[in-house]
Amino acid sequence: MRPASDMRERATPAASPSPIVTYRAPFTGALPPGTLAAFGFGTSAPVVDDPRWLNVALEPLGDAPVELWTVEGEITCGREGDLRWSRGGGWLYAAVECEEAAFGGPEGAATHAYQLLSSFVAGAPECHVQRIWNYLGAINTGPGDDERYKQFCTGRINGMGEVFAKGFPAASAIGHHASKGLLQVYLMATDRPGTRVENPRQVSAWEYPRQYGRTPPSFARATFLPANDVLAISGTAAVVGHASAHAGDLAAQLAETRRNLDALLAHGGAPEGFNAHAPLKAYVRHREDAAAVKAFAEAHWPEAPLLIVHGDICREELLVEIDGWRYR
Ligand code: 3EB
Repeated sequence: MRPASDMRERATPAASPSPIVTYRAPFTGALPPGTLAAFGFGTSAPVVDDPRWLNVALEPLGDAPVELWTVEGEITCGREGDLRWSRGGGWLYAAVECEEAAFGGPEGAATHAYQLLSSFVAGAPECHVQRIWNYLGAINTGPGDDERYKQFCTGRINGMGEVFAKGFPAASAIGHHASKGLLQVYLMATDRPGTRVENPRQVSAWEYPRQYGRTPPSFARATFLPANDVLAISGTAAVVGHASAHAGDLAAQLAETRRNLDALLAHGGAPEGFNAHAPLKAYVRHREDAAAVKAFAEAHWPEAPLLIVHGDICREELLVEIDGWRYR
């Protein structure tokens, strides 16, 4: 493992302030001023006819807020085929939704989604991708190297162009329980390079050994956004070194995940813990684990806004994964 400092890019000062990410009570009608993107979760969420709105195919377990990204500046937005986008204040949101059937499966669909996103971003002033989310169905289905997540990883790297070769963004890749062939990918990018942060407790994902598949996952553990006011944290689970820890033990996985998050915050130069401005998302494999996840978060991060969703983690033995934002 190389030291994380080797992977850092110097952030340029005077970058545009980072988007503010908040959870709001569900609303209908126009999106608030400065909205770069807005997300409803699950089948009961409102549907808003706006390119900036995405209905995420993950069911909330408990509170069902709308997630809002807001920036300072005028917003423009549009749609181009399977891709929709918005930009403002030096920040870009872009999303692709597609059906695998048109592309022969998860690998082809991931290639399609990443080609659309990378070519769009390459032609945009906001060409530095900081954070990306991936949701596919039946993520753990398929034997060995043919597991659908592993097929997705191959398609993802094949579709990533030059813009991603500069350094992988922070990411989450989660299995949804909606229509099996639906792939959703969305990203946040900006006009200055960010600072990638790896986790000293974990092997970098792109250096995972062969046992995890032909194509190692292409993501960074976190990115410090260019204004250096927020750490964007990838999906974090009970992975130590490259191995999954505590198979089947939710409480131990939560404690290990917390150690990973603490190490990432410390290594990334972010303040300790998660406060009222640090929205977290927990992806929980079994619905019945949601209460224990909520209790754990309330015990350790009582002020942090938390959204719990029903999602499969990309390794079958992992029961929970947490991502989020840590503003300075
Ligand atoms: C891990 O640490 C758990 O493939 O984009 C976490 C975050 C995980 C992102 C991805 C996978 C991804 O390897 C899995």
